[in-house]
Amino acid sequence: MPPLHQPDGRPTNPVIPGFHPDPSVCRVGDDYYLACSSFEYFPGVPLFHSRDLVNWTQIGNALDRPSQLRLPADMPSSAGIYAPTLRHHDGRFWLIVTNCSEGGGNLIVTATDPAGPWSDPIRAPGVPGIDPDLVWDEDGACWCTVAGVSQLRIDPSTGQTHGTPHKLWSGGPGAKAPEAPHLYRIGDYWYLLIAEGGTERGHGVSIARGLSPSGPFEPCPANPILTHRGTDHAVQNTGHADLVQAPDDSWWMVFLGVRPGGGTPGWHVLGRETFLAPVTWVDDWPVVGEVALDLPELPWPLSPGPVEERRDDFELADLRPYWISLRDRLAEHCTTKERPGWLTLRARGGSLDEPDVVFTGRRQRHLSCRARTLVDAAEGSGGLAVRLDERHHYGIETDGTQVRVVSRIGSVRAVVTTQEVPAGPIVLGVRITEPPGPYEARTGPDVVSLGIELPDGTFASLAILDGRYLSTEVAGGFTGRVIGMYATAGTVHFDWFDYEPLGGPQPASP
Ligand code: 6LW
Repeated sequence: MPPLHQPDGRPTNPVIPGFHPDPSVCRVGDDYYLACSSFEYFPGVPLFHSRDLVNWTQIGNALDRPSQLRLPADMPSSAGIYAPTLRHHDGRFWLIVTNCSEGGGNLIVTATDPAGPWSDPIRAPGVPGIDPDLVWDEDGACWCTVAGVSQLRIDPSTGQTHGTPHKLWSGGPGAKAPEAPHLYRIGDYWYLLIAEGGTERGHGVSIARGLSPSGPFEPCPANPILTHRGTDHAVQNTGHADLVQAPDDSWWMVFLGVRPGGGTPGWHVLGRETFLAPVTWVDDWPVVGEVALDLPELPWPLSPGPVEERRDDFELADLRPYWISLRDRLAEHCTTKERPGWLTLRARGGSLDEPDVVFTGRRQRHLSCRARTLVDAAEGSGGLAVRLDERHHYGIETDGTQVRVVSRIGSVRAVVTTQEVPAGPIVLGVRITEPPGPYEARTGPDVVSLGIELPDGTFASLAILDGRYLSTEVAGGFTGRVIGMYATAGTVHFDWFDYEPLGGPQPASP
């Protein structure tokens, strides 16, 4: 789906809206590729392609087979797949990423076509932490740098590491969480880019340079080179960046940021999204330009951009790459092959409160939007949910005779309302909009309305719930909202699912 647009059609930041954190980017010729984290969802590591850094199309997921990724059923949300680095070297794409779950660790996959197939994982047990980066020096030696920030040599084709980790830099004095390192050879220097301050409001990006990939490194006097801490910028938590050079030699930075909405302290509900900013060089240091919601004029024409896929009729044998399922996607629980033109979900017991409920959804990408699905629950029960994690979600579900709205906020579970419905398939819907009424300091970021579609096509809301409880500031963690279909008992069939933004442009809330 394309980025957000102004009324005149110009695209805006974020360039990849919705829960797409920890972007890592590389360019091959005129083509850019970008990878993000995916945590508890399968397939893992979404991969995007662009020709202009602004319009990105998802072309696949690097970890899309059980032989590459098995997430434990009882794994909590926000564990799983963290912070990849994507690079192109010697005719191949290399992706190194951490699986922060039991039996996980650091792994490397390679591909000649980033749309896949990607190799089975090469395990790198000697890599001592998260946020691994790979870079090759002039002699062909490969260096792996991790959060902390430390480094060792690695053979990326076997995962074998050499020596002991060597501490490189820990960022500015007093700053917490030096992480997300990326190392580049640019001109005469090696540059070490890191995030620091933590992934919350204090987040920032700093850089140091040296004459060898393993230092010593001299910090940039202007550090942090990017941070929005303490500002009233609509985009907050900016950090975890990667640099890329365009074919015209201009430089750009991709990084994560959030769009908090509502009153104080501000709640962000879409997770950490991918943003773009221009970079110039002064005295051999990078200077990050303004993080414009209305993107800066690019030095090259925009590509037409991807066609927005708003509706899925489940007519393909495989699900499109933007669909993500909780923990795994085994054919016995999630398939389009059982009833052609329908998505069939078969429950493995439990409710939305279970970490491995059968759930397949797509990221909420717009601050205001609606989603609908036609459900046949004659053989089970299930529905449509807005999910942040197993302890924070709203759902509307049916067993074929009744519809009920369920809510889970922390330890509190509730059936909000129940209504009898005529037998037969039914359209369930959610509408996410700005809060009604005057703005106050305590106003939440949005409201989530859950309901059914009547035979005349109108939406009958059964409950309107405060969106703040499905925000990262309430729930914690690293993900964002995912809107999707789920099964809690038996077998449930979904004929179609549609998702569309509501309203005109989607500026960040005040
Ligand atoms: C990631 C770290 C971070 O490993 O959050 O914002 C962690 N940065 O670099 C999970 O996304």
